[in-house]
Amino acid sequence: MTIDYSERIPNNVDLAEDRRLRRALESWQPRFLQWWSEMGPALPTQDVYLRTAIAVGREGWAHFDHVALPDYRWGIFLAERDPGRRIAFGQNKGRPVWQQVPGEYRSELQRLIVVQGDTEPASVEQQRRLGLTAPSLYDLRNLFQVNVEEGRHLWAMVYLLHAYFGRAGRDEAEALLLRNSGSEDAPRILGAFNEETPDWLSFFMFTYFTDRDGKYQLGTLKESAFDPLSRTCEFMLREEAHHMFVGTTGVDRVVERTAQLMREHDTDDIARYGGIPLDVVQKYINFHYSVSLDLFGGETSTNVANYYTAGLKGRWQEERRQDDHLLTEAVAVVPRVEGGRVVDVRLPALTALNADLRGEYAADCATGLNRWNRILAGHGLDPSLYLPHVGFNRKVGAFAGHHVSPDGRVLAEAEWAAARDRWLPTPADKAHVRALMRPVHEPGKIAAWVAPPRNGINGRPFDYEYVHL
Ligand code: BYC
Repeated sequence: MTIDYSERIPNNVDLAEDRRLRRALESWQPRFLQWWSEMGPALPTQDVYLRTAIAVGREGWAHFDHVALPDYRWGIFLAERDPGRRIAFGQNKGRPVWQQVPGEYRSELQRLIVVQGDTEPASVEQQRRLGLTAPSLYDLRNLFQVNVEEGRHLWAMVYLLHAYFGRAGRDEAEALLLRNSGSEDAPRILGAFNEETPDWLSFFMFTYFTDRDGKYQLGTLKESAFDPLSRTCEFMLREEAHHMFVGTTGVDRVVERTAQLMREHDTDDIARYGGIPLDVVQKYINFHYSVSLDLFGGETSTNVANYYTAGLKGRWQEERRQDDHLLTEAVAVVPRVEGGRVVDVRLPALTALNADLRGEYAADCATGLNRWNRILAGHGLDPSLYLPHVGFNRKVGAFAGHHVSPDGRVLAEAEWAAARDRWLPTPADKAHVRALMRPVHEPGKIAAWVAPPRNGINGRPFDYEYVHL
């Protein structure tokens, strides 16, 4: 199914056939472009070597070329429809999937789509100033690729709101451009999307940990009985993979450079040699992982039980699970704090689905830690990086209001206050990282705190002119 690029809004949903919808989206488009010019990348550029979706099939879906950022063709791309698709879980299991929104699930579906849609422009806002301090043109290009695709993911959700939710949907689409990351009056909906992304270590951590939450949440919405949502998320997941690649290899390259400097100078204290000390890397991991865990909601949630039973939001890889896909009898084990300790409690699996998804996510996150420790070991250093306990630094769910150490001990307030600076980035750590952030905008050159990538983009060399300033 190819994409029609002759239209003002590129799409593969036959927008030309639906004049009302097309007009509604065409009137939202200039507001999106206005938002992009005000809240999108702050660094002016001539053009950027970007990939643009040209088809939604598995093979060869992307085209690479230099594009002026405001001319990027944001559009509406849904994965191919499977005419025989049936609902895989919940009380409607086995029935054909829905092509329209059932009245009884309208508000829940709208809410899920709005929450998802809200995160996409939020991340562009958070990353807005990073171009000014990019460590290389290669990294600058990756930042902008992530940004334009998050912008496209906003389009994906706005299309659903406009096409299926009438006036209320159009109002919500409007509001997605009015809330802003970190705003006092109208903040973004979820906590992590109001945090700053002030430096490139934060950006790599964000694309590793927070974009990975995106992968898992989109994975559950891909299971949805509402077929247009499922197909939208399926294609978004394909774009999302690059964002996590940016995070994984970005942290790889920081750890690599840190290890080189530790070896070269035979010390952990590499700040004075222009590197990011390993303990600071660990603190950033602790922060970004814990903030991202909050994005899964509470361990016990009636919202998620209702979503599942109704067929709105499934589990990660629902169809590969070997159970009844109803979960009315099933039990799950979930951690919580009791009597000053973290204990496991048995709960109905249905209300514990946020914890189930979080478990899948945590196991995936651990693969990065293995990679980074292998890099350290390759330099003859202790493989000492770790993921903190799920209870560490949490603001949402069973651990909110408790202080839990990275190794899972419940601490008194004073113990936490005394140790906190060893576990989370301090103002001094952040100031050091920020001081290293000086732009390197010459082809083939790179900042001294990060190693160059192994490969360029789309077979191009590292010294390719990925961005024309
Ligand atoms: N911050 O029943 P509970 C991505 C609220 S990232 C603020 O435990 P539920 C991306 C909650 O709304 C993926 N509020 O939660 C990544 C509820 O409010 P009400 C984004 C929070 O509903 C990088 C109350 O607390 N997609 O795509 O089971 C770059 C009780 O909560 C938070 C989605 O999240 C929080 N962290 O689950 C770009 C998917 N957590 O009902 C993009 C859609 C909870 O009392 N969203 N609350 O008013 C959902 O599936 C669910 O809404 C959540 C929460 C998983 C977020």
